[in-house]
Amino acid sequence: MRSKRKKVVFFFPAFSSLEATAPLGILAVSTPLLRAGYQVRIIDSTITPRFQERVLEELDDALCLAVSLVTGPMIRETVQIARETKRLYPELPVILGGWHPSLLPDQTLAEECVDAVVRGQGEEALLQVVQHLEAGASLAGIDGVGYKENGELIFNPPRSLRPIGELPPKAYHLADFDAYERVCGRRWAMYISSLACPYNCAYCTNEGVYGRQWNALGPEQVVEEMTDLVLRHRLQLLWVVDDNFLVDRERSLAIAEGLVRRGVSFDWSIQATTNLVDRLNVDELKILRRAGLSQICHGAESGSPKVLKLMGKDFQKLDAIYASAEKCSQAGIRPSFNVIFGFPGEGEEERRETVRLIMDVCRRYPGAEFWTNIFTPYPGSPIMRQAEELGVQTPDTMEGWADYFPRYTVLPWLNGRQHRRVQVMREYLRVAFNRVPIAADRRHRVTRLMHQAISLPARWRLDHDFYGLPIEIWLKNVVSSTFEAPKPQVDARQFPAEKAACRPEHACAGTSPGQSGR
Ligand code: B12
Ligand code: SF4
Repeated sequence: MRSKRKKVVFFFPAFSSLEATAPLGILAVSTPLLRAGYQVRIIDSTITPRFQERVLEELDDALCLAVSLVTGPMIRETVQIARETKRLYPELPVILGGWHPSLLPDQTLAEECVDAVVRGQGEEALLQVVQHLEAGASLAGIDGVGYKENGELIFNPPRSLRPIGELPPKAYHLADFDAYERVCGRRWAMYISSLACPYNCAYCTNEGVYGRQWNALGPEQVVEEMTDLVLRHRLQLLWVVDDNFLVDRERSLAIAEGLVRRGVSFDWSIQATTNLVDRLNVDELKILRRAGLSQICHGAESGSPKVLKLMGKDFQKLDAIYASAEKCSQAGIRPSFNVIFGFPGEGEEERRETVRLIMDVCRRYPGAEFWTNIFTPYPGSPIMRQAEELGVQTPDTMEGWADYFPRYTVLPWLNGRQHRRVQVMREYLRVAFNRVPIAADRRHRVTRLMHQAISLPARWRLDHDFYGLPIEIWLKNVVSSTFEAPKPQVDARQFPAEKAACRPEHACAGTSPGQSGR
């Protein structure tokens, strides 16, 4: 039977970080719904006290609940909300989209409180799902969608990928940037200008979803959208979340030149591989800096050539890590690197090589920063099968994945005393050199002084590979908990459910009228 309801309620579960901003995946899939005349309500648990109550209130006259999630802690609130939804509104469909359902559709759909999953890009798929639900029709025939019928799990064929230039702009106007700013202390947004990555690192899930088909928006459109977004929402920073922003060198430089010409002042940061940064000369990086580029995030991942090879990072030599740090520093751009500890094949010696790399780069290039993780094999990544053969146990229910998180992953080859040692080492790496997170530094003065005071002993320990009796870390924790900063008060503004099919003043994503071309 045809439903009279026109409202789609989105839930965005907390992702264990204060670096809060609007969920780009939800803003992306909202635009086609708005254009088709549906109402959209977004409830992001990070900015919404009593989020469960609020979701359930909204569902009273809704067509469905749609949740966006990646593998890890977001699953906890997803399951909590989905179960409550099914308890109070057993007939209301619960649809899951994003990276976790895309990479593990069978197990996700098998969860009792889930009615449908969308694999991969959701813009067209979700619109079709909602149209079918409104018409009271089955979800048969919608590519990329899995659903339940008479207790059976049914998967339609995958949906072919659409290039980014054919996708509608994101519905940024739905985001409550004031609330995100209250949580994070900075007013910022994510923006995306290209899809996919030409490489296929062993630990990365990108190939599984985007198939290495790198494609991008033209420089004029990027310049127009970035400046408009910043001006419209008074943003201080844009994090361009492209997997590898610098794939097309000319495009990157044209974007920088365009931004310089526009003369709008704001910071932005990108993710790029070291080999592609190294392809640029310092003068070119200085143009990017003049355009506002303040940080380049690279996946250095290891200081051991052997481990880099095992990771499938043949495109990155250790020299490129140094070259990138050197050139960025000369251009005034902060070089930021990620590192993974515990990759299969990494032993004590390789770990030492990584720590030596970190110490060396941070000393030579003050301002360079490293963020570390413990290797966490994700379904859909090339290394997954090997990791399972090596004894990694993967959860057999969706809920089990909630604790699957690189901050505390314990691996069969990195457990017990060794795991604790690596965690303590990571604690020392965290305080040895300064790092600049997106969220404002709200630490108490005393905590900050404490961090400074232990940075020298931390460096000594890292140089000497000595982590016994970690008294500085213990002191730091006592001081942090004694002088903990008050938690920010947050609340999402009560937007009326959006009805308008992309009102011109919003132009849907910060594209100027006439510029979108999409
Ligand atoms: C930005 C980002 C973050 C930010 C998020 C900031 C924020 N405020 O939201 C931060 C830094 C917090 C982060 C953290 C982590 N991230 Co992250 N992150 C990304 C990144 C670079 C961009 C995400 C994005 O916005 N993309 C742009 C939007 C438009 O795309 P999208 O979200 O995929 O949405 C599309 C579809 O997925 C789908 N869709 C999305 N939601 C929904 C909802 C519905 C209902 C439907 C139908 C469809 C749908 O349609 C959208 C449009 O096509 C991606 C890489 C990538 N290429 O996407 C990694 C990525 C999502 N992250 C990943 C990982 C592993 C992590 C961490 C575990 C890393 C860590 N070391 O801690 C943590 C986990 C945090 C947590 N939640 O628990 C993996 C996820 C793998 C997986 N199995 O889930 C990715 C894919 C990176 C990778 N290639 O491996 N991340
Ligand atoms: S370079 Fe980054 S995005 Fe590309 S495959 Fe490697 S980890 Fe994934």
